[in-house]
Amino acid sequence: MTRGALIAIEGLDRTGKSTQTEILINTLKQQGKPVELIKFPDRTTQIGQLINKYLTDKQFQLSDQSAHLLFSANRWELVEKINKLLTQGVTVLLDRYVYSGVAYSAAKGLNFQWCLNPDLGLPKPDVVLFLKFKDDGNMKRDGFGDERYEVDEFQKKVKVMFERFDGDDNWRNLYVDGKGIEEVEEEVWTHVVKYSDGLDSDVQLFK
Ligand code: NYM
Ligand code: MG
Repeated sequence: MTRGALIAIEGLDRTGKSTQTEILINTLKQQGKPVELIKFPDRTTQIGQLINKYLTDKQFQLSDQSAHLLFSANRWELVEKINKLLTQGVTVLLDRYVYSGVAYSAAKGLNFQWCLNPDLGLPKPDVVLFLKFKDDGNMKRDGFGDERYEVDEFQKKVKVMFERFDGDDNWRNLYVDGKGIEEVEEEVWTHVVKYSDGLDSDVQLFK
């Protein structure tokens, strides 16, 4: 039975993830392929509302560990939905996922493996597109700095943590420096096209 592909788009803040996921969704839809977008954090659930408060209200304090576990819990809230869609043959596009979870928390000094532990058992993406600036271009984009974590020094640390996943066989670096939306879009497609009709293999899990 062919299942849908699980595709994650990752990157620092203001690297174009949401723009690219939206374009990709439309491309797949135009080809008549069933696809669903899931954005993490999903700020609409009860846990998601708490996360939203944490991100937007700098007075709202949580310990780093508690915040981390909330982000992970937010993924576990959606896991049944994700698995069901994949089984139905729907491609699931994730705008941020486990990698953001680990990278942002480990950048605060939490142990990398400790950060990954609560996510073990979640479905592992078939492919991860990491939208990447060689320099700090994302920090110069409009809108940067609005939320918690959107601080230059911190973003540099997050980048280093993201790069620890580089080398995983599902990881694809996609450099966005100096490129227009369409150019990035074309590159995204070259990485995704082979998954666009689904897969016959089982979904892998984080382990
Ligand atoms: N973030 C996102 C985390 O710290 N941990 C997570 O598990 C996830 C999914 O939330 N700065 C952070 C990264 C972002 C922030 O995401 C909100 P977005 O995509 O900027 O709305
Ligand atoms: Mg952001």
